[in-house]
Amino acid sequence: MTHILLIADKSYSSWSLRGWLAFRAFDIPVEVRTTRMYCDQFRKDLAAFAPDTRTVPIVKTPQGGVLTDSLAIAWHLSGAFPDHGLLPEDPAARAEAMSLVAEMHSGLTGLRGACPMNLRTGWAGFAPEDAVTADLARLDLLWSRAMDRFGGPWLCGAYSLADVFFAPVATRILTYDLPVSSAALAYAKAHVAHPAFRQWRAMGLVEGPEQPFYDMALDRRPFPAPPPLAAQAVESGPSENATCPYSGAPVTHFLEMDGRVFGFCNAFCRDKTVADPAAWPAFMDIYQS
Ligand SMILES: N[C@@H](CCC(=O)N[C@@H](CS)C(=O)NCC(=O)O)C(=O)O
Repeated sequence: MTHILLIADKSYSSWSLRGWLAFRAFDIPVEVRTTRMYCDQFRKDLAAFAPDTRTVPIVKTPQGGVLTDSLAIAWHLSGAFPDHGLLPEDPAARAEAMSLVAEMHSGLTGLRGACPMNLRTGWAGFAPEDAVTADLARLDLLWSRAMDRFGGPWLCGAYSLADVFFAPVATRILTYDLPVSSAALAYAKAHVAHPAFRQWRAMGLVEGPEQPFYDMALDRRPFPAPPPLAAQAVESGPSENATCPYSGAPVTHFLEMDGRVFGFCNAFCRDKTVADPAAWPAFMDIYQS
């Protein structure tokens, strides 16, 4: 039996991102199910997954528990998987990480309210109001203090739950081109280069149409992530590989990269690879072989 995690739109659901990273960034096995926000199906999917739930993420534990909050998921996993590095071993760094997680979970509401997470686009000309500027100053303080104290490269040394909880806020700095210190900007850029985050964003980009709820009356600019390797979906093979790099099943869907054709077992496996080929080690192993 494994944990089962219900999440929503990967491009927009910041709490889902935290719940998912708490598993995937620490190599904890999980079965992931996905719903979509802002449609009737959302409530139905939640009710079918676990009665009387209202928000995502939700986790079902192998013991039959239901966790309906990202903070509970984080603390549960750090206790259930003590050898997976979710929290630092050093007591001082551990206490700091817990404090950072808690402050992120309950605070920074000015920034969160004004700048919803959006991993599909950047916005140009966003003018932060005072509450956003105050939260950015708080972020700069929290991040620089932690990294100075524990030496980086992440907030409390190695990547931990503290970084998981700040990942969505880090992306907002990039999406909205928010004014922060160079150290905070470097920390935000480190998040979008993190292997698990890259996979999350690649999957979100191909998960369906944009959610109009997140439109802003601003000009668009590209989301500021390093450009992916160029690849495109193609109608047919043959491909160099006979089985899908992810499932091992026979290939049915194809992409072309550098004049070479590779196959996958379904459209989603192909499309998430087209979105960011280098995010997927199992694909790159085939490509580089
Ligand atoms: N405190 C919750 C917040 C969860 C939350 O608000 N999730 C959003 C998606 S990011 C949601 O499910 N919204 C749907 C709704 O409120 O109807 C947590 O930390 O997990």
